[in-house]
Amino acid sequence: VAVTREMRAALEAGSGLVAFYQPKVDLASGAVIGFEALARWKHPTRGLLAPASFSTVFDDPEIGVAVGTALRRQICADIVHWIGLGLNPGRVFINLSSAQFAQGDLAKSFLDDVACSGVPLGLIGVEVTETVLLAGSADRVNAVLQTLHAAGIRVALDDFGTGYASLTHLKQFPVDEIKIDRSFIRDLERDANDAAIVTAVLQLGRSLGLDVTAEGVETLEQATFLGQEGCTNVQGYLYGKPMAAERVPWFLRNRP
Ligand code: G
Ligand code: G
Ligand code: MN
Ligand code: NA
Repeated sequence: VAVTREMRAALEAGSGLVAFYQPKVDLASGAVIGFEALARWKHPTRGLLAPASFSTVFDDPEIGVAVGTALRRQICADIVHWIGLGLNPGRVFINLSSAQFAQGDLAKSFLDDVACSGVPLGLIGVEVTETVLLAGSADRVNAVLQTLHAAGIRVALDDFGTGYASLTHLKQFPVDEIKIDRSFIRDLERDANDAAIVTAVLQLGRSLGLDVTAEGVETLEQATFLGQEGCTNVQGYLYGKPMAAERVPWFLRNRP
């Protein structure tokens, strides 16, 4: 409750909430293929906060939508800035919350904001977790995702494998990409079950024609295993931690 009140004040002041960007990389070449936008709160007294300490605001029925909108507009402005510098950030993925699906017309406001910013739709993606898919009415969630997908925005299913109905969701919703949850990557070198699961998800992706991104890649050994199993897209501290928008141009200029 205190977090909500503080965040509302920060939103009204137009201060505090920022997007950080974590690179997604092509495993073979090391080229940047895009970024995931991750919220941070520049708190006046507590410093830079990660979502662990404020993530309740994303799903808050009163301010969740406003938080999502403020972040989305800022992300679009950041992309416009990078394009203006002659840089290509690849596709930037924005996380969506259940509050955003529950209220108003998310597809319309999302597409209006992107159009207004001038960012090409081909540079935008959305990430949804299974929790978000399960929170709202499936028809409503599906309608929003179909509209975004049809407009050229790619849809990634986040934290894949940790939910209750991963496979059903691939059938039910217009998913373009799955992200293998970090919990399966972490012990890849030691845990034969994790290795088998990762191999199976990569195979599933190939069979269904879906891109697969491995999340939370931290070691060369993990990257080597993933490469051998045919994984092309990777994200994790080995390639880059989430960075401030101001850092992204430097990062793009100093990568293959
Ligand atoms: O950045 P970090 O790894 O601490 O993020 C933790 C969690 O917070 C992740 O699961 C991420 O999906 C979620 N998260 C980060 N930014 C946003 C955002 O802008 N909107 C929503 N809904 N979730 C976010
Ligand atoms: O659930 P989602 O994938 O959106 O969450 C991304 C979260 O994972 C962010 O909080 C980000 O900071 C964190 N993260 C990204 N890469 C790594 C990594 O290689 N190792 C660890 N421990 N966390 C990571
Ligand atoms: Mn995510
Ligand atoms: Na994830």
